[in-house]
Amino acid sequence: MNDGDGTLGAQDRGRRFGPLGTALVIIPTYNEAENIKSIVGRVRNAVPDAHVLVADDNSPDGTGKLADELAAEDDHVQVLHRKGKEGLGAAYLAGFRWGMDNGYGVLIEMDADGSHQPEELPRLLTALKGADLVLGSRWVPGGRVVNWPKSREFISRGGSLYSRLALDLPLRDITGGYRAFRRETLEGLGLDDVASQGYCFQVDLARRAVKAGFHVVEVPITFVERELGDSKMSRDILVEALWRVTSWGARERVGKLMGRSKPSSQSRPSQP
Ligand SMILES: Nc1nc2c(ncn2[C@@H]2O[C@H](COP(=O)(O)OP(=O)(O)O)[C@@H](O)[C@H]2O)c(=O)[nH]1
Ligand SMILES: [Mg+2]
Repeated sequence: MNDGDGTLGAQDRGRRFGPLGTALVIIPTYNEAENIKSIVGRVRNAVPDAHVLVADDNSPDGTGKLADELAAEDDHVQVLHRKGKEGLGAAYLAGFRWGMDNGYGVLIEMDADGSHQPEELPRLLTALKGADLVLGSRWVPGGRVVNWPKSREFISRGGSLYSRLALDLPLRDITGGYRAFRRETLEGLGLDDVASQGYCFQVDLARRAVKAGFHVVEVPITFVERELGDSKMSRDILVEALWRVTSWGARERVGKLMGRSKPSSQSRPSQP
């Protein structure tokens, strides 16, 4: 398991991990016209071998058109146009499917607003060589946030702590959205029945990965609050996360009390 610093725990030493394959950085966008060029350019500079998929929900501000312009001049950039705003989780699920259908070996989640610094991506990819899933983490030693009011930090830390305790997860940053998955990991999570959105989507995927026995590693990141455009997160998304996490936790506890040791998510597939 994760030792909090990206190293392997005793029970994972000796496990072999296959080669990574080509990485696809999935960037979901809704009204990110001010940010899209900068973030795609930074990804291309930081990890030139990686490909980029912008998953745009028909942004009224024309983000999708700007992304098309980037794609026209760079064969490492693609755009997935979606019909309308369906939430972060749905955009990622569509992006994962597209990436798996097109043969990518690593699927990466990254916000468009610069909060997840592309320059830190090589460190996540290095950690993924010895893991099934890497979480960029604000709340392990060495991780931090820049330009967040104390109130926002309190909510985010509280959300991770609550999820950690309610779901019995050995992780510090459970709501973060800067992540690198091996495709085999995504294939083992049972994505077809994921219905959660926003922060809860991230909690859901982390929970499924741990319960399926995947090796999840947290790597410290510096999260920088957006300077341009507006956050799309809302009170509804927080409320959704709270009730879903609470009900998953309650179900697991009842399951354990009744002597069922098997978690509800799918079991881990054989490893490469
Ligand atoms: N495609 C798509 N992207 C979304 C949606 N909601 C948020 N995003 C994107 O998800 C990322 C994170 O959202 P953001 O508003 O920055 O959330 P915050 O960092 O928690 O305040 C950004 O790149 C957004 O543009 C959505 O409904 N559809
Ligand atoms: Mg943001």
